[in-house]
Amino acid sequence: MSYKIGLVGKPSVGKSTFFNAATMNDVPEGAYPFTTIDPSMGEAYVRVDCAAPEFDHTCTPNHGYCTEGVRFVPTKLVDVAGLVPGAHEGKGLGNQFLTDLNEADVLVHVVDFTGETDLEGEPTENHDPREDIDFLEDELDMWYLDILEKGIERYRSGYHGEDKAIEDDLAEQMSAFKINADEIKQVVLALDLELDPDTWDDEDREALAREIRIRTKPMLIAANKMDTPEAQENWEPITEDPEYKHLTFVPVSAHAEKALKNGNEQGVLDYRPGDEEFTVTADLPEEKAAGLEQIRDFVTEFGGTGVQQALETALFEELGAIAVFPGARKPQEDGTFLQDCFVLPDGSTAEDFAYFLHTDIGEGFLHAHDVRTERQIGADTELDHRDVVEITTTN
Ligand SMILES: Nc1nc2c(ncn2[C@@H]2O[C@H](COP(=O)(O)OP(=O)(O)OP(=O)(O)O)[C@@H](O)[C@H]2O)c(=O)[nH]1
Ligand SMILES: [Mg+2]
Repeated sequence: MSYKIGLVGKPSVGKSTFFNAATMNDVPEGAYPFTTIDPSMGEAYVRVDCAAPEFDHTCTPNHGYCTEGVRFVPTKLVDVAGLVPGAHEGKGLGNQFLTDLNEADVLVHVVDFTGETDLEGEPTENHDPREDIDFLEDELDMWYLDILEKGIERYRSGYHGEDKAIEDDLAEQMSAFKINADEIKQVVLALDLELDPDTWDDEDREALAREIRIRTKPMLIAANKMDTPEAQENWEPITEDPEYKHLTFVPVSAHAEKALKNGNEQGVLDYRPGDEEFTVTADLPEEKAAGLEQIRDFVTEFGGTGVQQALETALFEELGAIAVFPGARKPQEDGTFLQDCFVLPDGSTAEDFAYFLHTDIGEGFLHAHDVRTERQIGADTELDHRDVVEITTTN
Protein backbone atom coordinates (compact mmCIF):
# COMPACT_ATOMS: atom_id res chain seq x y z
CA MET A 1 0.00 0.00 0.00
CA SER A 2 1.24 3.40 -0.88
CA TYR A 3 -0.44 6.75 -0.40
CA LYS A 4 -1.69 8.72 -3.36
CA ILE A 5 -1.67 12.49 -3.39
CA GLY A 6 -4.00 14.00 -6.00
CA LEU A 7 -3.42 17.35 -7.69
CA VAL A 8 -6.70 19.16 -8.32
CA GLY A 9 -7.75 22.56 -9.59
CA LYS A 10 -9.25 24.40 -12.53
CA PRO A 11 -7.35 24.35 -15.86
CA SER A 12 -4.08 26.28 -16.37
CA VAL A 13 -3.14 26.67 -12.71
CA GLY A 14 0.05 24.62 -13.04
CA LYS A 15 -0.94 21.13 -11.91
CA SER A 16 1.11 19.44 -14.61
CA THR A 17 4.05 21.77 -14.01
CA PHE A 18 3.89 20.88 -10.31
CA PHE A 19 3.61 17.20 -11.22
CA ASN A 20 6.62 17.36 -13.54
CA ALA A 21 8.67 19.28 -10.99
CA ALA A 22 7.86 16.76 -8.26
CA THR A 23 8.27 13.59 -10.30
CA MET A 24 10.67 14.71 -13.05
CA ASN A 25 8.20 13.50 -15.63
CA ASP A 26 7.51 15.26 -18.85
CA VAL A 27 3.73 15.51 -19.23
CA PRO A 28 2.56 18.42 -21.43
CA GLU A 29 2.13 21.84 -19.83
CA GLY A 30 0.41 24.73 -21.58
CA ALA A 31 -1.12 28.15 -21.11
CA TYR A 32 -4.47 26.93 -22.46
CA PRO A 33 -7.22 24.97 -20.68
CA PHE A 34 -7.36 21.19 -20.75
CA THR A 35 -3.77 20.61 -21.69
CA THR A 36 -4.15 17.48 -19.61
CA ILE A 37 -6.90 15.03 -20.49
CA ASP A 38 -5.78 11.66 -19.21
CA PRO A 39 -4.51 11.45 -15.67
CA SER A 40 -0.84 10.69 -15.06
CA MET A 41 0.55 8.93 -12.06
CA GLY A 42 4.14 9.38 -11.02
CA GLU A 43 6.50 8.85 -8.15
CA ALA A 44 7.22 11.83 -5.96
CA TYR A 45 9.05 11.89 -2.65
CA VAL A 46 8.39 13.17 0.82
CA ARG A 47 11.25 14.09 3.12
CA VAL A 48 11.70 12.36 6.45
CA ASP A 49 14.65 13.04 8.73
CA CYS A 50 16.59 9.78 8.54
CA ALA A 51 17.01 7.89 11.80
CA ALA A 52 20.36 6.38 10.78
CA PRO A 53 22.59 9.24 12.04
CA GLU A 54 21.18 8.70 15.56
CA PHE A 55 22.72 5.23 15.41
CA ASP A 56 25.98 6.52 13.92
CA HIS A 57 25.21 4.59 10.79
CA THR A 58 24.58 5.19 7.14
CA CYS A 59 21.34 3.81 5.79
CA THR A 60 20.93 1.65 2.70
CA PRO A 61 17.49 2.55 1.30
CA ASN A 62 15.62 0.01 -0.81
CA HIS A 63 13.34 2.70 -2.19
CA GLY A 64 13.93 6.37 -2.70
CA TYR A 65 17.25 7.81 -1.53
CA CYS A 66 18.91 9.52 1.37
CA THR A 67 21.14 12.54 1.26
CA GLU A 68 22.84 14.23 4.21
CA GLY A 69 20.46 12.77 6.71
CA VAL A 70 17.30 13.47 4.75
CA ARG A 71 15.41 10.47 3.49
CA PHE A 72 13.34 10.87 0.32
CA VAL A 73 10.49 8.40 0.69
CA PRO A 74 8.50 7.55 -2.46
CA THR A 75 4.82 8.42 -2.64
CA LYS A 76 2.40 8.43 -5.56
CA LEU A 77 1.29 11.65 -7.16
CA VAL A 78 -1.63 11.94 -9.60
CA ASP A 79 -2.09 14.76 -12.10
CA VAL A 80 -5.62 15.02 -13.39
CA ALA A 81 -7.54 17.09 -15.92
CA GLY A 82 -8.69 20.56 -14.87
CA LEU A 83 -12.01 20.89 -13.14
CA VAL A 84 -14.52 23.56 -14.23
CA PRO A 85 -17.75 24.71 -12.60
CA GLY A 86 -20.51 22.20 -13.35
CA ALA A 87 -18.03 19.33 -13.69
CA HIS A 88 -20.19 17.03 -11.59
CA GLU A 89 -22.92 17.47 -14.24
CA GLY A 90 -20.49 16.65 -17.01
CA LYS A 91 -19.21 20.15 -17.90
CA GLY A 92 -15.67 20.50 -19.19
CA LEU A 93 -14.23 17.03 -19.40
CA GLY A 94 -17.17 15.67 -17.47
CA ASN A 95 -16.89 13.79 -14.27
CA GLN A 96 -14.35 11.22 -15.38
CA PHE A 97 -11.64 13.03 -13.43
CA LEU A 98 -13.80 12.94 -10.33
CA THR A 99 -13.51 9.19 -10.63
CA ASP A 100 -9.76 9.63 -11.11
CA LEU A 101 -9.70 11.58 -7.86
CA ASN A 102 -11.44 8.80 -6.02
CA GLU A 103 -8.21 7.01 -5.51
CA ALA A 104 -6.39 9.95 -3.95
CA ASP A 105 -6.02 9.83 -0.18
CA VAL A 106 -5.34 13.53 0.14
CA LEU A 107 -5.65 16.42 -2.28
CA VAL A 108 -3.38 19.31 -3.11
CA HIS A 109 -5.55 22.04 -4.59
CA VAL A 110 -3.31 23.99 -6.94
CA VAL A 111 -4.56 27.59 -7.16
CA ASP A 112 -3.23 30.20 -9.59
CA PHE A 113 -2.57 33.04 -7.16
CA THR A 114 -1.80 35.55 -9.92
CA GLY A 115 -5.51 36.08 -10.65
CA GLU A 116 -4.64 35.96 -14.34
CA THR A 117 -6.77 32.98 -15.29
CA ASP A 118 -10.56 32.87 -15.03
CA LEU A 119 -12.65 29.99 -13.69
CA GLU A 120 -12.37 28.18 -17.03
CA GLY A 121 -8.59 28.62 -17.14
CA GLU A 122 -8.66 31.32 -19.83
CA PRO A 123 -6.43 34.41 -19.52
CA THR A 124 -7.95 37.35 -17.66
CA GLU A 125 -6.99 40.02 -15.12
CA ASN A 126 -7.78 40.61 -11.48
CA HIS A 127 -9.60 37.35 -10.92
CA ASP A 128 -9.96 36.61 -7.20
CA PRO A 129 -8.32 33.24 -6.40
CA ARG A 130 -10.79 32.88 -3.53
CA GLU A 131 -13.46 32.11 -6.13
CA ASP A 132 -11.38 29.11 -7.20
CA ILE A 133 -11.19 27.81 -3.67
CA ASP A 134 -14.96 28.16 -3.24
CA PHE A 135 -15.89 26.62 -6.55
CA LEU A 136 -13.65 23.60 -6.13
CA GLU A 137 -15.01 22.84 -2.69
CA ASP A 138 -18.58 23.27 -3.99
CA GLU A 139 -17.88 21.04 -6.96
CA LEU A 140 -16.50 18.26 -4.80
CA ASP A 141 -19.44 18.65 -2.42
CA MET A 142 -21.92 18.28 -5.31
CA TRP A 143 -20.13 15.17 -6.43
CA TYR A 144 -20.41 13.74 -2.93
CA LEU A 145 -24.04 14.83 -2.74
CA ASP A 146 -24.90 12.91 -5.93
CA ILE A 147 -23.47 9.76 -4.42
CA LEU A 148 -25.14 10.40 -1.08
CA GLU A 149 -28.51 10.76 -2.85
CA LYS A 150 -27.94 7.43 -4.56
CA GLY A 151 -27.27 5.87 -1.17
CA ILE A 152 -30.53 7.30 0.16
CA GLU A 153 -32.44 5.90 -2.85
CA ARG A 154 -30.82 2.58 -2.27
CA TYR A 155 -31.94 2.63 1.36
CA ARG A 156 -35.49 3.62 0.42
CA SER A 157 -35.75 0.89 -2.19
CA GLY A 158 -35.06 -1.67 0.52
CA TYR A 159 -33.52 -3.70 -2.27
CA HIS A 160 -30.39 -4.55 -0.33
CA GLY A 161 -32.25 -5.72 2.75
CA GLU A 162 -35.18 -4.36 4.74
CA ASP A 163 -33.35 -4.34 8.06
CA LYS A 164 -30.40 -2.32 6.83
CA ALA A 165 -29.64 0.94 8.62
CA ILE A 166 -29.21 4.10 6.54
CA GLU A 167 -25.51 4.29 7.44
CA ASP A 168 -24.98 0.81 5.96
CA ASP A 169 -26.45 1.77 2.60
CA LEU A 170 -24.55 5.07 2.58
CA ALA A 171 -21.29 3.33 3.46
CA GLU A 172 -21.78 0.86 0.62
CA GLN A 173 -22.60 3.57 -1.86
CA MET A 174 -19.62 5.63 -0.68
CA SER A 175 -17.18 2.76 -0.33
CA ALA A 176 -14.80 4.38 -2.82
CA PHE A 177 -14.30 7.18 -0.29
CA LYS A 178 -13.07 4.71 2.31
CA ILE A 179 -15.61 5.56 4.96
CA ASN A 180 -17.41 2.90 6.97
CA ALA A 181 -20.94 2.77 8.38
CA ASP A 182 -19.84 3.65 11.87
CA GLU A 183 -17.98 6.74 10.69
CA ILE A 184 -21.00 7.83 8.66
CA LYS A 185 -23.17 7.41 11.74
CA GLN A 186 -20.76 9.63 13.69
CA VAL A 187 -20.98 12.33 11.03
CA VAL A 188 -24.80 12.22 10.99
CA LEU A 189 -24.96 12.52 14.76
CA ALA A 190 -22.27 15.20 14.88
CA LEU A 191 -24.48 17.32 12.61
CA ASP A 192 -27.40 16.84 15.02
CA LEU A 193 -29.36 14.86 12.45
CA GLU A 194 -31.46 11.77 13.01
CA LEU A 195 -30.52 8.43 11.50
CA ASP A 196 -33.49 8.71 9.18
CA PRO A 197 -33.14 10.31 5.74
CA ASP A 198 -36.87 11.13 5.65
CA THR A 199 -36.13 13.81 8.26
CA TRP A 200 -33.34 15.42 6.19
CA ASP A 201 -34.06 18.45 4.02
CA ASP A 202 -31.89 19.69 1.12
CA GLU A 203 -29.67 21.69 3.43
CA ASP A 204 -29.12 18.72 5.74
CA ARG A 205 -28.10 16.50 2.85
CA GLU A 206 -25.71 19.15 1.54
CA ALA A 207 -24.18 19.59 5.00
CA LEU A 208 -23.78 15.85 5.28
CA ALA A 209 -22.12 15.52 1.87
CA ARG A 210 -19.77 18.37 2.73
CA GLU A 211 -18.81 16.95 6.10
CA ILE A 212 -18.12 13.51 4.63
CA ARG A 213 -16.03 15.13 1.90
CA ILE A 214 -13.99 17.11 4.45
CA ARG A 215 -13.33 13.97 6.48
CA THR A 216 -12.48 11.69 3.59
CA LYS A 217 -10.58 14.03 1.28
CA PRO A 218 -8.32 16.25 3.35
CA MET A 219 -7.05 19.11 1.23
CA LEU A 220 -4.25 21.60 1.18
CA ILE A 221 -4.00 24.77 -0.91
CA ALA A 222 -0.85 25.15 -3.00
CA ALA A 223 -0.74 28.86 -3.83
CA ASN A 224 1.07 28.53 -7.16
CA LYS A 225 2.94 30.98 -9.40
CA MET A 226 4.14 32.78 -6.27
CA ASP A 227 7.27 33.76 -8.22
CA THR A 228 5.20 36.58 -9.76
CA PRO A 229 4.48 39.97 -8.13
CA GLU A 230 0.75 39.55 -8.90
CA ALA A 231 0.55 36.34 -6.88
CA GLN A 232 2.62 37.77 -4.05
CA GLU A 233 0.21 40.70 -3.80
CA ASN A 234 -2.65 38.28 -3.31
CA TRP A 235 -0.90 36.24 -0.64
CA GLU A 236 -1.60 38.30 2.46
CA PRO A 237 -5.19 39.38 1.79
CA ILE A 238 -6.21 35.79 1.08
CA THR A 239 -4.26 33.88 3.70
CA GLU A 240 -5.32 36.40 6.34
CA ASP A 241 -8.96 36.48 5.31
CA PRO A 242 -10.90 35.11 8.31
CA GLU A 243 -13.22 33.20 5.92
CA TYR A 244 -10.26 31.09 4.83
CA LYS A 245 -8.59 30.63 8.19
CA HIS A 246 -9.56 26.96 8.32
CA LEU A 247 -7.37 26.19 5.30
CA THR A 248 -3.65 25.54 5.10
CA PHE A 249 -1.82 27.46 2.39
CA VAL A 250 1.65 26.70 1.10
CA PRO A 251 3.33 29.27 -1.19
CA VAL A 252 4.61 27.47 -4.29
CA SER A 253 6.53 28.11 -7.46
CA ALA A 254 6.37 24.98 -9.57
CA HIS A 255 8.49 26.83 -12.14
CA ALA A 256 11.27 27.46 -9.62
CA GLU A 257 11.32 23.83 -8.50
CA LYS A 258 11.55 22.65 -12.09
CA ALA A 259 14.33 25.07 -12.92
CA LEU A 260 16.37 24.04 -9.88
CA LYS A 261 15.90 20.33 -10.46
CA ASN A 262 16.78 20.68 -14.13
CA GLY A 263 19.89 22.68 -13.21
CA ASN A 264 20.84 19.98 -10.75
CA GLU A 265 20.43 17.26 -13.39
CA GLN A 266 22.48 19.24 -15.88
CA GLY A 267 25.21 19.63 -13.30
CA VAL A 268 25.18 23.43 -13.26
CA LEU A 269 23.99 23.73 -9.67
CA ASP A 270 23.64 21.78 -6.45
CA TYR A 271 20.11 21.63 -5.17
CA ARG A 272 18.43 19.21 -2.82
CA PRO A 273 14.64 19.28 -3.31
CA GLY A 274 12.90 21.26 -0.59
CA ASP A 275 15.99 23.19 0.51
CA GLU A 276 15.95 26.95 0.90
CA GLU A 277 19.30 27.30 -0.81
CA PHE A 278 21.32 26.06 -3.74
CA THR A 279 24.81 26.61 -5.11
CA VAL A 280 25.58 27.47 -8.70
CA THR A 281 28.59 25.40 -9.73
CA ALA A 282 29.08 26.42 -13.35
CA ASP A 283 29.78 29.58 -15.30
CA LEU A 284 26.42 30.49 -16.77
CA PRO A 285 25.35 33.00 -19.42
CA GLU A 286 24.29 36.26 -17.81
CA GLU A 287 20.59 35.80 -18.46
CA LYS A 288 20.47 32.34 -16.94
CA ALA A 289 22.47 33.44 -13.92
CA ALA A 290 20.11 36.39 -13.39
CA GLY A 291 17.11 34.05 -13.60
CA LEU A 292 18.63 31.85 -10.93
CA GLU A 293 19.28 34.84 -8.69
CA GLN A 294 15.56 35.67 -8.94
CA ILE A 295 14.78 32.13 -7.88
CA ARG A 296 17.25 32.51 -5.05
CA ASP A 297 15.41 35.59 -3.78
CA PHE A 298 12.19 33.63 -3.94
CA VAL A 299 13.35 30.49 -2.12
CA THR A 300 15.09 32.57 0.54
CA GLU A 301 11.98 34.61 1.19
CA PHE A 302 9.50 31.72 1.13
CA GLY A 303 11.66 28.98 2.63
CA GLY A 304 11.87 26.86 -0.52
CA THR A 305 9.96 26.47 -3.77
CA GLY A 306 7.05 24.95 -1.87
CA VAL A 307 6.69 21.77 -3.95
CA GLN A 308 8.19 19.46 -1.31
CA GLN A 309 6.57 21.46 1.47
CA ALA A 310 3.13 21.07 -0.12
CA LEU A 311 3.46 17.29 -0.52
CA GLU A 312 4.74 16.80 3.01
CA THR A 313 2.17 19.05 4.62
CA ALA A 314 -0.58 17.23 2.72
CA LEU A 315 0.60 13.78 3.77
CA PHE A 316 1.89 14.31 7.29
CA GLU A 317 -0.32 17.15 8.48
CA GLU A 318 -3.59 17.23 6.54
CA LEU A 319 -3.85 13.45 6.33
CA GLY A 320 -1.87 12.91 9.54
CA ALA A 321 0.15 9.97 8.20
CA ILE A 322 3.38 8.89 9.93
CA ALA A 323 6.64 7.43 8.62
CA VAL A 324 8.01 4.35 10.40
CA PHE A 325 11.35 2.60 9.95
CA PRO A 326 11.49 -1.18 10.42
CA GLY A 327 14.69 -1.73 12.41
CA ALA A 328 16.67 -4.24 14.41
CA ARG A 329 18.43 -3.95 17.75
CA LYS A 330 21.37 -6.02 16.50
CA PRO A 331 23.34 -4.93 13.43
CA GLN A 332 22.38 -6.83 10.28
CA GLU A 333 25.07 -9.26 9.17
CA ASP A 334 24.85 -8.23 5.53
CA GLY A 335 25.64 -4.63 6.49
CA THR A 336 22.24 -3.27 5.45
CA PHE A 337 20.67 -0.65 7.71
CA LEU A 338 17.22 0.95 7.80
CA GLN A 339 16.43 -0.22 4.30
CA ASP A 340 12.81 0.79 4.48
CA CYS A 341 10.72 3.68 5.64
CA PHE A 342 6.98 3.21 5.34
CA VAL A 343 4.17 5.71 5.48
CA LEU A 344 1.29 4.52 7.69
CA PRO A 345 -2.06 5.94 8.76
CA ASP A 346 -2.33 8.13 11.82
CA GLY A 347 -2.90 6.05 14.96
CA SER A 348 -1.19 2.90 13.64
CA THR A 349 -0.16 0.51 16.40
CA ALA A 350 2.80 -1.87 16.58
CA GLU A 351 0.47 -4.69 15.52
CA ASP A 352 -0.93 -2.68 12.59
CA PHE A 353 2.64 -2.12 11.51
CA ALA A 354 3.33 -5.88 11.67
CA TYR A 355 0.29 -6.56 9.46
CA PHE A 356 1.37 -3.80 7.13
CA LEU A 357 4.73 -5.53 6.66
CA HIS A 358 3.12 -8.89 5.99
CA THR A 359 -0.02 -10.77 7.04
CA ASP A 360 2.18 -13.60 8.38
CA ILE A 361 4.17 -11.19 10.52
CA GLY A 362 0.94 -9.75 11.87
CA GLU A 363 -0.58 -13.15 12.59
CA GLY A 364 2.53 -14.34 14.41
CA PHE A 365 3.02 -11.05 16.28
CA LEU A 366 4.61 -11.61 19.71
CA HIS A 367 5.88 -8.18 20.68
CA ALA A 368 7.80 -5.21 19.32
CA HIS A 369 10.75 -3.09 20.40
CA ASP A 370 11.37 0.59 20.09
CA VAL A 371 14.87 0.29 18.66
CA ARG A 372 15.94 3.72 19.97
CA THR A 373 15.16 3.05 23.61
CA GLU A 374 15.39 -0.77 23.30
CA ARG A 375 12.15 -0.89 25.25
CA GLN A 376 9.57 -3.55 24.53
CA ILE A 377 6.24 -2.23 23.29
CA GLY A 378 2.90 -4.02 23.14
CA ALA A 379 0.62 -4.75 20.21
CA ASP A 380 -1.63 -1.78 20.99
CA THR A 381 1.09 0.82 21.37
CA GLU A 382 0.48 3.66 18.95
CA LEU A 383 3.51 4.52 16.88
CA ASP A 384 4.91 8.00 16.35
CA HIS A 385 6.34 9.65 13.27
CA ARG A 386 9.94 8.44 12.70
CA ASP A 387 9.75 5.55 15.14
CA VAL A 388 12.21 2.73 14.53
CA VAL A 389 10.48 -0.54 15.34
CA GLU A 390 11.56 -4.15 15.53
CA ILE A 391 8.81 -6.76 15.38
CA THR A 392 9.19 -10.20 16.92
CA THR A 393 6.94 -12.77 15.29
CA THR A 394 6.55 -16.53 15.42
CA ASN A 395 6.36 -16.55 11.63
N1 LIG B 1 4.87 32.03 -13.28
C1 LIG B 1 4.56 30.74 -13.14
N2 LIG B 1 3.87 30.11 -14.12
C2 LIG B 1 3.56 28.80 -13.94
C3 LIG B 1 3.95 28.10 -12.76
N3 LIG B 1 3.50 26.82 -12.87
C4 LIG B 1 2.87 26.73 -14.06
N4 LIG B 1 2.90 27.91 -14.73
C5 LIG B 1 2.35 28.18 -16.09
O1 LIG B 1 0.94 28.00 -16.08
C6 LIG B 1 0.48 27.46 -17.33
C7 LIG B 1 -0.38 26.22 -17.10
O2 LIG B 1 0.44 25.19 -16.59
P1 LIG B 1 -0.02 23.65 -16.62
O3 LIG B 1 0.94 22.94 -15.73
O4 LIG B 1 -0.21 23.14 -18.00
O5 LIG B 1 -1.44 23.79 -15.90
P2 LIG B 1 -2.54 22.64 -15.59
O6 LIG B 1 -3.15 23.03 -14.31
O7 LIG B 1 -1.92 21.29 -15.67
O8 LIG B 1 -3.58 22.88 -16.77
P3 LIG B 1 -4.64 21.82 -17.43
O9 LIG B 1 -3.90 20.56 -17.76
O10 LIG B 1 -5.11 22.53 -18.64
O11 LIG B 1 -5.72 21.62 -16.42
C8 LIG B 1 1.73 27.17 -18.14
O12 LIG B 1 1.92 28.22 -19.05
C9 LIG B 1 2.84 27.15 -17.10
O13 LIG B 1 4.10 27.51 -17.63
C10 LIG B 1 4.70 28.81 -11.76
O14 LIG B 1 5.09 28.30 -10.70
N5 LIG B 1 4.96 30.12 -12.01
MG1 LIG C 1 -2.32 19.68 -16.86
